[in-house]
Amino acid sequence: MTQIPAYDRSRLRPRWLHIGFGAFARAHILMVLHRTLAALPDGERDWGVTVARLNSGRSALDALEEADCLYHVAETDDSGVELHAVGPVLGTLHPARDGIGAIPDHIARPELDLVTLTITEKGYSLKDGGLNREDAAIKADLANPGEPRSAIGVLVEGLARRKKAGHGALTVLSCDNLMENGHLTRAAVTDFARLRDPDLADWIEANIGFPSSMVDRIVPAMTEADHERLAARLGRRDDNGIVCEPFLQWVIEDRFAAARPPLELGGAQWTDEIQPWEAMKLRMLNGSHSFLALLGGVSGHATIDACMGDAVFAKAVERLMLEEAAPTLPPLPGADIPGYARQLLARFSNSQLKHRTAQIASDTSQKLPQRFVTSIAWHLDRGSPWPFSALVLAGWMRWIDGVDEAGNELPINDPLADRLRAIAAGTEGQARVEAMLDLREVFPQSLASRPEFRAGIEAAYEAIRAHGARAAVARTLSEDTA
Ligand code: CS2
Repeated sequence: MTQIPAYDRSRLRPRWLHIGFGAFARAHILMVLHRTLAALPDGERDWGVTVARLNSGRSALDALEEADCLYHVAETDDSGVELHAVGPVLGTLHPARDGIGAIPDHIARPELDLVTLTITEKGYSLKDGGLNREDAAIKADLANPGEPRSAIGVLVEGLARRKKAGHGALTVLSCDNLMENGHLTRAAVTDFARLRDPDLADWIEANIGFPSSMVDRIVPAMTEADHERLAARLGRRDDNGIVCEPFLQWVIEDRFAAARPPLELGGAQWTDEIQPWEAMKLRMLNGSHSFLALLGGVSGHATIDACMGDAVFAKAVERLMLEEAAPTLPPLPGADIPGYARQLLARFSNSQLKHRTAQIASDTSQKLPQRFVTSIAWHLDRGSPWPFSALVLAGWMRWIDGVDEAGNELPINDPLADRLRAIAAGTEGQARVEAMLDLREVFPQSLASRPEFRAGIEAAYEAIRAHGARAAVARTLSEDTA
């Protein structure tokens, strides 16, 4: 049954702005605040959120306004469904509806304490750990900073207005799957600000906090079937409704510059040392996801649970986690890594979620660095084997052909899509691998120049070509145990 928010929403004040009101934010960030509000004493329930989107998604925000800013989350696995009416949202902002200055003006409001971001890896416009000045949206925003379109341009313009208005400290909290996402956000924002006005950059460094955080919840894009399932329970359609897994984790670096909501009441954890958490999640969960998505997708599996129903992929992904990701992790006191791996395998097998391999394979160029580059370098330094990691990278090189092994389309949704298509059209075999390894956005020189790295990827690519992706994975399983 639907649960109505167990708190008086009229007390909420706009203390929090969330940029990126996508499926993940609805099921994770706002859900943690929802639980927090339910657990707080009455007089302290004032953490309301304004949600924004920058580009697409205006109709989702209009629908949310029409629904009194309430939407539903169905947490489901093979043991059942729990439905929640989620209530922390106070209002919505979209530049196409409210004007291009609406979000920057909101960032300047004195009552705002926190801005959270779910803008995906590419939303940060990064290159080499700082701002990518060659990015077309960044260039346009630097030329016309008062009318920004990129996320970084919007943040900096908002902070400029906040400084001008004489209002102080604020926390900007990244919730995307990047290592040290707070440092990267700070670097992109201050690089941009410094190009505009060095005083603004200094002010940001002195007044704005950029903690890092590790977020985790599997939230597939909604399908029509999900909407129908949800509508059957609710008795009506909720355009902003979400179906996701019951698991949720949020580990946040305890370095806020302004007031901070007591999110521990909603299940979040505070830490002084975020890197081990980020590394564990990115290399164990997200790396495994890329493995299943790319190789499973090329083999014809449409969803992650279908991959897990295939014994070859289920066994291989477990070995990737335990033998290739786990040993590379920085120590995390108290962590039970084999238990974490078992839990991940169970989560991936959730048959109630139809998490599409093609969805996870999107933006792969943005994802591989934090999921594989460090761990592969770790193995190369020690001479230890990394065959399943090699297969993931080689699987991507095969994915860009745009068709799976049965001839069905594999979409190429990626900021580098034009270059990837050109490589796929013009190269094969070793030349394909070489052209891909020249993508400096993905493979740093330090890795790409190592002969044993190149040889490992070439062999994996050759195996996929000769035998097919699934058979290449199966052979790797049997070779190693022989
Ligand atoms: C996935 C993630 O699409 C992807 O790349 O690996 O969205 C994953 O589902 C989440 O990070 C889980 O927390």
